[in-house]
This record gives sequence, structure tokens and C-alpha cells, in this order.
Amino acid sequence: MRSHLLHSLAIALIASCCAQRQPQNTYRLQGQVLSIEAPRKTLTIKHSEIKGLMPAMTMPYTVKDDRLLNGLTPGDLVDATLVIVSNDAYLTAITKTGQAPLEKPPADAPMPSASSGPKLLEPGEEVPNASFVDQDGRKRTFNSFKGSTVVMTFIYTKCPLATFCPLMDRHFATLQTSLDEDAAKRVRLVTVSFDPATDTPRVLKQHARALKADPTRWTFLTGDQNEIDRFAARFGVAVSRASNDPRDITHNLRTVIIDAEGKLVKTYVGNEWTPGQVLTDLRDVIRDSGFGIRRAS
Ligand SMILES: [Cu+2]
Repeated sequence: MRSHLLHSLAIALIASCCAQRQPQNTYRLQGQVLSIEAPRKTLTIKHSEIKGLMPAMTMPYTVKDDRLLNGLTPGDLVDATLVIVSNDAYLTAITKTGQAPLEKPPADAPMPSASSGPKLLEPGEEVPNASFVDQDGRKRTFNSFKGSTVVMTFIYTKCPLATFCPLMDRHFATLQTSLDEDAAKRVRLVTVSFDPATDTPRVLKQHARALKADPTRWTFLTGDQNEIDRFAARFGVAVSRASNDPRDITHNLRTVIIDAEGKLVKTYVGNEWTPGQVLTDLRDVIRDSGFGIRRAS
């Protein structure tokens, strides 16, 4: 019952912040299907520039109707309509226009895979330390957050799709406003950019301001790309950057809770978690602290 209330609260918060519907925009998307995940109604497409929206890039896209995926295979060239509404993006009208051999991923940007990638952290395992720079340009080690329960996610500020990194930002903004004073003293929100070339401290500071992030509660980190990739990979974050265009970033999403001793508690995969779930899990992590959620007034 309680978690149901939290969940409703989170939904109400999201609904209230995003109530103004923007008109939907449609764009023509042309590219090659790299992979298809039918159960998640998702396909990854390497596509050319979408004028007025984003440069050429490789990204996962969702469909509302999984019948659109019928008959598609990796390597297919497609022409599709990308629909963008304020908080959602999806493909409609996918037409197969041809077939081409799949390019091998560049050797300098391997996607960590289950067999060759770094060892994934298990719940209860200590998170290894790493060095970062925060939005004020200060050096920050991960270990410096010890003593606080950390909710951490990985994004890049130029992410063009509302349902990916910008959704993580909106969820974190909801978390920030849902923690009461006492809980806020014990919980740290941490957003790590995996695009440090673009996301300098100055860019992150502007981004934080736009999100109304309270610097005493929510920290943004950037730093050395290799160090960030190594750190992020331990949570299952996979990032690959095209060698010819650094803005062409393919990535997945991971959000984690880490306890005050620096041990991994839980990993949320993808973009389907809700702030309400995280608040419920946080309550378990710091149950003895009188942890509370701000009441709806
Ligand atoms: Cu993104």
C-alpha cells in the first residue's frame, strides 16, 4: 500500500511537471538496422543526420506497435518516421528499402560484452574508487561520497531523445523534490556524464541549473573518458563513440543505489524504472534513519 502511494506520488509529480503538451513533431529517419529486441519493442538504427534534430548517430528506438518489427533483420536499410512528443519518441511507418552488410564495430570502441567485458559488480560488492571533476571544477573521488547513500546514473547532456538521458534527468529532479530534509541529508544524487569531451564542468553547471538541481543534494561529474568508461562499465554501462563523429554515441542506461559504505545495493536497467521504485528501495536501505518522503500538500 505504502509503495503504491509512493508510486502514485511520483507519477503525480511527473504529470504535474510535464502537463503542457507540446505539439508532436515528425521527422524522416533513414538508416540501417543493427539489432532488434522484439520483446522490448526496440531496434537499434545507425542513421544519417535528421535535419533540425540530431546529427548522424546510432541509437535504440522504440515502436508502439511491435508488428512494425515483423520481417526486419539486422542489416536492413529502412526509411521510417520518427515521432517526437514532449516526453516520448517512437518510430512509425518503417519501410524496408534494401539490405547492406553490417559494418564491424570500430576496434577502438569495443562494446563491453558479457564474455570480454569488465566484471559486473554484484549487489553487496564494494564499488571501486575513481576520480572525477564536479560541476564546479573541483576534483571529486567516488569514495568522497562515502557516508551518504548514493543514487547514481550515467548520461550525456546532448542526448537527443527525450526517453533516454533527459528522462533520467527528469527522474532525478523528481527524486530531489521527493526526499524530505532528513532524507536529503543522507542521500546524494550523482549524475555522471560519459561524454566528458562535451560535458565540461561549465556545461554540467548550466545543465544542473536548467534542472533546478540543488548542489547540496545533486552532484554532476565529468572527468577522464577512460576512467569514466572503466568505472561505468562495472555497472553494465556500455558506451561506444563513432571515431569520425564524437557526438555519435551509442549507449545504454544504468541507474544504481550504493549504500553509505560504498557497496552496490541495486541496479536499474534501462529507462523503465520509476522514481517511486527508487524511493521505496531507498527507504529499505536507510530504514533506521526516520527516512521520509515529502508529503503531498
Ligand atoms: Cu542518451
